[in-house]
Amino acid sequence: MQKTGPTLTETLTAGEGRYAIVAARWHAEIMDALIAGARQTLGSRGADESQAEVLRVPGSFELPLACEQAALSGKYVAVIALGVVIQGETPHNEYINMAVANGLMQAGQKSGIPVLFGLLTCRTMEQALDRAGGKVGNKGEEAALAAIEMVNLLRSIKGN
Ligand code: RBF
Repeated sequence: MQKTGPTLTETLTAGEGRYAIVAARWHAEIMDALIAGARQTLGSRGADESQAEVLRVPGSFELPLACEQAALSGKYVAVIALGVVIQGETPHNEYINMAVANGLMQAGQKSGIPVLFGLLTCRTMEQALDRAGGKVGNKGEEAALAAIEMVNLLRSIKGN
């Protein structure tokens, strides 16, 4: 259940077409919860199993290229990027997070397919757990719901 962000109409459905869930491998426990959340939301909005395809990348830095290629492939109506970056002793997280944000934005604009930002950018593991089915909800669910909203919006803009 979505706990933060604006409420979306209950009637919005996934419709036809496949959704790519592109997921980094770092921080497996949190990633499993985000992927499950995204799948669950797609299912609760009418998508069957075959409409959700999970593609794995080594780390979050690899999300933009994989998402761009998925979006350009013509196989998907939307691409949901999921990853978790935890701040460490060096500022690697800042470089990764900015690259991913910029890269995902570009992938969406270049392809014309919604590319959703489901990247947790956390200071601590606790913050990440809170956002992967904990007290701040599940950002995988929210990214999937945003994907469904964008698919419906683009269909209405294009008149189909
Ligand atoms: N990838 C993640 O998805 N989450 C992380 O928290 C994360 N931390 C990293 C920390 C360092 C110092 C480095 C070098 C990489 C990290 N990566 C992380 C992996 C990164 O996204 C990418 O897969 C690799 O740098 C290979 O391009």
